[in-house]
Amino acid sequence: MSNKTDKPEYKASNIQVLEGLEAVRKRPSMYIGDTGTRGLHHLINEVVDNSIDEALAGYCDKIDITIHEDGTISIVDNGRGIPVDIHPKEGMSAVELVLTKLHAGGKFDKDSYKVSGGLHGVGVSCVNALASHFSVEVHRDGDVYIMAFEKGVTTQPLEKVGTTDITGTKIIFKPDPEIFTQTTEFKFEVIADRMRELAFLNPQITITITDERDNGEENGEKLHVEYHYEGGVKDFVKFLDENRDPIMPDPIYIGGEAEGVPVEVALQYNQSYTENVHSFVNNINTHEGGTHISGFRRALTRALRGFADKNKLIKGKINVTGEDFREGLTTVVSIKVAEPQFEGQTKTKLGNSEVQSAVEGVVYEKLSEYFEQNPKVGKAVIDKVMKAAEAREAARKARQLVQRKSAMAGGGLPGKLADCSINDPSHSEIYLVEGDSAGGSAKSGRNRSFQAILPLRGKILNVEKSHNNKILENNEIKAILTALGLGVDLDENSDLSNLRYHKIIIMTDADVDGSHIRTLLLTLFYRKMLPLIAGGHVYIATPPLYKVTQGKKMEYAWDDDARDQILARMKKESTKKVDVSRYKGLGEMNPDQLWETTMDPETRTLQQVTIESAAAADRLFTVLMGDTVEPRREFIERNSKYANLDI
Ligand code: 0RA
Repeated sequence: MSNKTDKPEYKASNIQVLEGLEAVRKRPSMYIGDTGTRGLHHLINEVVDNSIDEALAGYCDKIDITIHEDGTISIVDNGRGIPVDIHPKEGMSAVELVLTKLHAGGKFDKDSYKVSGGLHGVGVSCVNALASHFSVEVHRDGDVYIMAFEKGVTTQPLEKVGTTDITGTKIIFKPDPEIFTQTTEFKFEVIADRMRELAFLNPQITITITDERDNGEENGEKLHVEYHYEGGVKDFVKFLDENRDPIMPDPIYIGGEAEGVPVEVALQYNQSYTENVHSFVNNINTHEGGTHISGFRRALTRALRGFADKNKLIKGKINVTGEDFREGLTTVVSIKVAEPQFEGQTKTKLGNSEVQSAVEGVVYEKLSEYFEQNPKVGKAVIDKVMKAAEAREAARKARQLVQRKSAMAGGGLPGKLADCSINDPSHSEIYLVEGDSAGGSAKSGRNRSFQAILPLRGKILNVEKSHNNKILENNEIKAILTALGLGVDLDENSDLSNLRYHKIIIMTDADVDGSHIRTLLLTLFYRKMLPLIAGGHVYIATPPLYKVTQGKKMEYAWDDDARDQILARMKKESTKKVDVSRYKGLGEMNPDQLWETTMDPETRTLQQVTIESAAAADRLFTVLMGDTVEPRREFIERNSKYANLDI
């Protein structure tokens, strides 16, 4: 290591570094969203985004991510390497600038598309600030350079350490446990979901992930994946629809550019009843849609109406709406916008008005051409659209009937709901509980002022496989809708102003049946009431699996590891007999136990359901709820022990 004191210029810059990055360490959530699992994984995305920028500029086609045994992450790319020359104005090397100044990343490279980037797009310097150790190795112009930091402070100034015949950047960092107090453990699946998505969206790139940690495999095998998709967004649609039955031979691919906006779309109709759109602007998932999506929808409706009119395919008086054209449609839209404006609650809605006509133009032209050349596919699609229109009409009638009936019944709440007494939704919670006996324990154990209980008895319909009219006939779903105050406007439930509880907590047994019911409920929320999930209102309760007793001492364990630890400790402390019993269901717990382990806000752990990766969630639901039995069984067997939350 070189001697810091003989390089005074670094002393000066260190002070500035401290000023800039200290702010990030003081208020990390302002920069990376939160300091939980999501923020932790954001660190990786932030670094990878820079490599993706290199790829978009045409200089990089390989990114390798490794999770090392001690939880350190390394990310290697074969881009140009971060520039090392001294920045004339700032008086420090470009690499130091990029790693120690907020937002310094894009200053150099105005001409290329500096367009990728996470939700926050805060730059690698934030990763540096929030890492206990951070180092970089740059291969550029035949030389190898290194530099290192701790908590954003330089510990190894930039130094040339050798020669090389490749170019690229290697970044190694360890998240600082002082910042990430909840956890510093990276989840392979969370990283994989995002990297797979990036590989679909950027077909020129190959991304690998290697997990060197012990993952419990008996043969010591390590997790390793490689993502590369020649077919890009078209492969993405195939992947999303892997467990659905398509009604066309291959997804339709549309590529073009209008008004300086490169547009890529792939779409495929399948036998399901749900619309499934995944849209991206500069590789960022626009969960809330926006102008690109409205442009796409207009183009789809216009192209299909045009085709149907020309071939006289719409018969009778039935009124076909835009929604009918999208039933059972899986779409991926990926566009690049130089200066995107993100709006909406979660800043994932594209606002640029010029984009609508650009997307509409490209899609309308190419789609009309496609149906002209593939009339058989076009006819099959219109056939499906007509069925959707008929079903929607039937659903409307069913809805009127339900509304009239509930109006006659005084619009009352479901009979089995044990409501809470306060009237303030923001402080109220509702537990959706499996079965009457658990419902009974929950009712006696709860704090009735703010906790409501809705026991679920009958079968909850799989909304993945049903039209809205059938869904509205299902008693359990009706009870849930009325209890929540959402009315019966499925798909239009984006208005949460009448929501009666801001926490909706799913509480099921920790067995295969319980996980099935939980999945049915999550499918209902995800497919028909997405704003509930997007708004962070849906939670999963985590009851303990074991009770460990020794004489008068008693402790709960939430998994096998915890049980074994408690057992070992108790045996060390005393020779008295230790008894372990497994809770087979919530109903076995007495009300006090249920309260203190699972319902008391002071002591319980609720797991919030989020849509970190909508594509992964979508796949999960098709696997769990679709027709293909084998992947479902595999999945449930693998995951029944744990609640799967990162949907
Ligand atoms: C600043 C300017 C240029 C590239 C980069 C930063 C860069 C950053 C990272 C982070 C990880 N990998 C990276 N690769 C590149 C432009 C380079 C040029 O003009 O030669």
